[in-house]
Amino acid sequence: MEDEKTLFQKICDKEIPAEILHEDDLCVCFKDISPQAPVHYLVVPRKPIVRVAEASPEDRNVLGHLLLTAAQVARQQGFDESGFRLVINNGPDGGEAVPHLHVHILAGRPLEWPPG
Ligand code: IU
Repeated sequence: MEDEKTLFQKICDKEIPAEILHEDDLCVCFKDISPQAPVHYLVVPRKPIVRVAEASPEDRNVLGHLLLTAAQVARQQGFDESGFRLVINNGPDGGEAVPHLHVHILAGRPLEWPPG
């Protein structure tokens, strides 16, 4: 039986609508459906890596690409200088709800530290 696509694969493949800010052959960046800050985007690899702890050495390029894409989107959207935060939740205690690796981009207000 063919494996079911993840929710984020369906967004990447435009089977589920999302407000897409950037896409290329390796990843898609779209607005989070439940924003936790004035700016809240997700950068998602097209490859359905479950979480960063399950990435393998062959994923080195895509992992680097996610961070470079986040920085590129921040520049394009004009919040690179005011600042932003990148978050990767990993596993249950890390708060990972969707089992497809994603980098949160949060910006648009001063963000508290430490996070809850
Ligand atoms: P987490 O790191 O797995 O907790 O983050 C999952 C994010 O995916 C969370 O911020 C959700 O609001 C977001 N999300 C989404 O953007 N679109 C969806 O259809 C669903 C979740 I379900």
